[in-house]
Amino acid sequence: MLTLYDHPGSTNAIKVRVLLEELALPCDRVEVPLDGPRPADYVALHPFGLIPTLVDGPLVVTESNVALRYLAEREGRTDLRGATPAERARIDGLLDSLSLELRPALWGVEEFAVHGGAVDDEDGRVAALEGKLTAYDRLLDADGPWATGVTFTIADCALAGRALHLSKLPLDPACAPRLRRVMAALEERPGFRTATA
Ligand SMILES: N[C@@H](CCC(=O)N[C@@H](CS)C(=O)NCC(=O)O)C(=O)O
Repeated sequence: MLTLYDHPGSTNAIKVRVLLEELALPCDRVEVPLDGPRPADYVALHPFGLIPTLVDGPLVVTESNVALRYLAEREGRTDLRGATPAERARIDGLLDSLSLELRPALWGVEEFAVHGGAVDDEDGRVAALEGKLTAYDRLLDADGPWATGVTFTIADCALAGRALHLSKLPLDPACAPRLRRVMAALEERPGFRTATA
């Protein structure tokens, strides 16, 4: 049996919950407080104390993108994971750029707009985010509807969590049209609706 240590508001946990719904996999959920300090028994499981953690028997997965790859491979879902080295490289590139390039810029704005009131843009963080979003958008398929084209993949699961708050951010509405298209397609997806309910 799988266990996901998560929190309803954790965007990294949402990524994994969307995939669990897509795979229709039963999974126990244990809620971890989003505000610290994290309980000692949780830090014993996840050395950084971050959310989520996926446990599958003796396996403890402490990175959400690894959980996405693991679950898709565990279930033999080459459609979700990519069937060839080239397809997997494309998907992994979208996952890595999302976490490494986009997430810090997103958080800089979400911190105010989603979690703390009005955005303070004196230091240009909205403009910086728009720049990152414009660059990331170029990585997405031009026609869609999904991140890599006609097939729904774990890259879309990752976007489901990471870009969940996009529409709440004070951005130029013309910014990142491909990403907005993926998010609109996700809104129609039952697994996304359940995972974010
Ligand atoms: N690289 C980790 C990041 C996990 C992460 O930052 N989780 C957030 C919740 S969405 C968290 O625990 N934030 C609180 C903290 O950093 O203490 C992953 O993708 O799983």
